[in-house]
Formats: sequence, C-alpha cells, structure tokens
Amino acid sequence: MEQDDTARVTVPKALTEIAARSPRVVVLTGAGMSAESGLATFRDPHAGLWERFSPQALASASAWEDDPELVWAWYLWRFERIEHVAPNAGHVAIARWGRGADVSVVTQNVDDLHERAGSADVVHVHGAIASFRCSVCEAPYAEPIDVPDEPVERLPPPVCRVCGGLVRPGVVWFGEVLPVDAWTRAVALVSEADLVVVVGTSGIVYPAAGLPAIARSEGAVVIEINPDRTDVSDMVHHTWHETAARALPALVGSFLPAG
Ligand code: BV8
Repeated sequence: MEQDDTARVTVPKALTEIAARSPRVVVLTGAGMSAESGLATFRDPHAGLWERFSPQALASASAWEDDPELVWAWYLWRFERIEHVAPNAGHVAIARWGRGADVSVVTQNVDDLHERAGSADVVHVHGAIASFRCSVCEAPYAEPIDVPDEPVERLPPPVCRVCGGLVRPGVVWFGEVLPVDAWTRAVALVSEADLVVVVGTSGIVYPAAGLPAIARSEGAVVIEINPDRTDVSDMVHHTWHETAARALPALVGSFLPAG
C-alpha cells in the first residue's frame, strides 16, 4: 500500500466545500487511477515484450482476428500484473468516501482495484479483464487460467468447452460497442450526480470521454484530478494538478472525520 504522504498535499478550499456538500458523487476513473499501484497507463511506453506494439493496436478486435496468440499473451501479462498489485491510497479514499455519501465509480479500467479497495458500486464501461468468455458463443469461461512463469510473446488462448471457440478477456476492444447496461447506467449516474470527479484519464477515448460534458450539461459540478492537462480540462469547473493517490486521501480527509 502507498506510503501516506498526503501531509504535504494542500487541498484547494473550493474542492473541500463542493465535496462536503455533494450528496450524490460519481468518480470517473482512467488508467492514471491505477498508475500508483504500478500498472502502466495507455500513454506509458509498454515495457518488455510488447514495447513495439501500441496498447491501442493490441486492444482491438482486428488484432485478435489477426493474431489471437499475441493478444492473449498480452492480456495474460496484464492479468498477472493486476493480480500482483494492490489498490493505492486513492482507491482506498474513494471507498471511504462511499461509506459517508452516495458515491459511485464509473471506470474505464479493466482491473478490479476499486472493488478490492472496498468500493461497492463500480461500473466498468470497458469491461473487466478477468471476466473471460468465449469469443464465439459468449459462454463465460470459469476454468483456472494458466499463467506462464515468465511472460511470453505468444500463447494459444484456452478453448471454449461449449463451442470450441477461442476464449478472450472480458474487455471492450477498440471498434467494439460498449456493454449497453454499463453504458446506460454510466450516463444515468453522471446525469443525476451533484459532483463528478474525473481522475486519471486523458479524455481521448469515446464515448467514455463524453461523460464529463454530459454531467456538466445536466448541472453537475465537474472537477478533474490529473498531474497533466487533458482533453477534458477545458470543460471542467476545477482542475487539480495532483496524482490520484496523493489528492484523493487529502480531499476526503479534508471533510470526512477520521475513522
Ligand atoms: C465504440 C479496454 C462503436 C481494453 C479500452 C468519436 C471520436 C473519435 C473516435 C471514436 C469516436 N467514437 C468511437 C471512436 C473510436 C474509438 C476511440 O475513441 N478512439 C480514440 C482513440 C480516438 N472508440 C471505440 O472504439 C469504442 N467503441 O465507439 O464502438 C463504434 C465503433 C467504431 C467506430 C465508431 C463507433 C471502444 C473504446 C474502448 C476501448 N477499450 N479499454 C483494454 O484496457 O485493454 S480503452 C482503454 O484506453 C482504457 O480503457 C481507457 O479508456 C483508454 C486509455 O485512456 P485513459 O484511461 O484515459 O488512460 P491514458 O493512458 O490515455 O491516460 C492516462 C492519464 O492519467 C493521463 O492523462 C495522465 O496524465 C494521467 N495520470 C498518469 N499518472 C497519474 C495520472 N492521473 C492521476 N494520478 C496519477 N498517478
């Protein structure tokens, strides 16, 4: 778990006031939310075997069609990484906030770090890596997944017990539509929220990148927490250039009594 260094973080007063008076909160997260847990973002150069592939290229239905063994091995590497990291202080702070207010998480991340931190209401608009299913008949695949000791560049995916099709990770690939139930709920949540906190997303991938604008058009206050400017920075009410694991514990700690 991250070393607690919120002591040095000064929370903008306006953010504490807004957060303290907002009964219905949505936290919209991207890859930056899990960066301080040790998971690479989509902007970070991918180390090792896959550094010559852009994540976006590998995370696509066409890549799966062309080379399922390459795509499967990449997702197995990411699945194994996720299993060996822990939620950071930012994930924990959101879960704590959820015990004092109506807080829902809408995430683009395919990891389960929000749930492992204790967040009860998490909507995965881009799926969840561990929900393996058949790429042909969609049957869930619940068998244990063999993860090689060392990452390998190519690995044959398991075979579906129902139809013999190849098993794929439960994520939404570029060029694929988002799960209707998750998307519908995400739009409803940001449309009814008093406050939407956008954490660790570059705001480039659609339709998820359109959620902050929907929230604002429906009357929510929208704040952004990100060390860098993003494609949504121009349309939010406040941007706080800070990291997720430093900003969120300090923000929640500034209005929720310890405990
Ligand atoms: C679709 C799952 C119907 C898989 C993912 C409209 C305009 C233009 C293009 C389109 C459009 N509509 C559709 C498209 C096409 C495409 C798209 O958006 N392309 C983009 C690239 C231009 N969208 C789709 O294909 C979507 N499907 O629309 O279906 C359709 C189909 C075809 C054509 C028309 C319509 C499906 C998109 C979902 C793809 N699957 N993930 C997997 O994970 O492997 S997307 C994946 O990439 C992530 O889920 C995430 O959404 C995205 C990465 O973005 P971020 O999470 O924002 O992360 P990123 O690395 O970019 O940035 C990190 C940020 O964190 C940075 O800002 C950094 O500063 C910050 N940061 C770093 N450290 C920290 C931090 N912040 C805080 N703390 C820190 N410590």
